[in-house]
Amino acid sequence: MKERLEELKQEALEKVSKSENVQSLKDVRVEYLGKKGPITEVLRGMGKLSKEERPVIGQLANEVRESIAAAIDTKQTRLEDEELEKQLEAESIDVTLPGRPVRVGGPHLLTSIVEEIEDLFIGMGFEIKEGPEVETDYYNFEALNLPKGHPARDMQDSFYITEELLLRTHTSPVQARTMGQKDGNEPVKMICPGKVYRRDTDDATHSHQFTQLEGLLVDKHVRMSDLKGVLNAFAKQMFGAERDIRLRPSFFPFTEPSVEMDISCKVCEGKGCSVCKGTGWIEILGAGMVHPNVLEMAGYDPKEYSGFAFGMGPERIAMLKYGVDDIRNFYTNDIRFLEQYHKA
Ligand code: 2U9
Repeated sequence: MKERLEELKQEALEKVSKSENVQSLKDVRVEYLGKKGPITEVLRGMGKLSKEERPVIGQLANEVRESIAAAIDTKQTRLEDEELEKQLEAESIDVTLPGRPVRVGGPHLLTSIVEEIEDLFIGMGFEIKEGPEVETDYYNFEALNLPKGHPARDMQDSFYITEELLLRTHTSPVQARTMGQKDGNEPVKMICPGKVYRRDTDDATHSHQFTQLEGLLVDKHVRMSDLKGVLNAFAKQMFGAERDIRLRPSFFPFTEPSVEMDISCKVCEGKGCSVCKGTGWIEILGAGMVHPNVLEMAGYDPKEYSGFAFGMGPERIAMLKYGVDDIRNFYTNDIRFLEQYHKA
């Protein structure tokens, strides 16, 4: 029995030293130290031994078991360390190597322009409102003093879903909806940015879908000078304190009186150049005092309440500010165009 145990020990230690991976070590452990293993076998045979022999064999059997187990543990640790080393080596990155360029995107030029304008008006106490792009004929036209069949509707032809539903042609319906929610006795001070649609042939300055940002202020005793003050503050913050503004008479069905606001041309300092077509002035937006019909339809008494409104096209402002010569660049998603305006 003693020889057998010695023999088993050598055999097992041999196999341990030959094991090249953790799995085969496990197999050796099971084979020699397992319940069905030869050492267990020997121990089961203890019964046949003399009572002198039993403690000797018993102790030897335990020594053999422990030395095999110890050899397996040591080898396993070494194999696992080697495994880890190999893995670390394989995964080691040469930190001196240049990293893979991570393409950092940025806001679309239109988004940054709209956010810039929003921040200016938030600074003047206006709140931002948004509304549905699929609008009703009532809110897109009638509530804005454009009754059914009114010729001015042709200037704003759109895409109709039904007789009564269309893709909005301006963001003004959002102002009309907001006023309507105030049951005629609360002030309104809001701007509304968003996508609008016109049945237009796309060219360098027209697109069937474009952006608008309109504003509205309704309260008691609102005068034209309040409008001029707000527009002047906007222009100077957006285009530079040295810019002048001028208001020219104009016409919109939903404002009376109506004006266009120009800023002095930056390129020629107002002397006249190709950018301002020799006028020295650049048209930026339209505005006016809210038409009494519009106030009335929204539930306000025009004798008690008055208001002003304005509307601009952020694409136009971006084209002026960044010298973009074709409005379609904003929609054709050419990364070479867009990434020029990623604020680093
Ligand atoms: C209500 C009352 C009045 C909004 C206004 C303009 C003038 C204007 C143009 C800007 C660029 C259209 O896209 S554009 O060509 N808009 O000039 N918009 S006043 O007037 C309103 C709006 C809502 C209830």
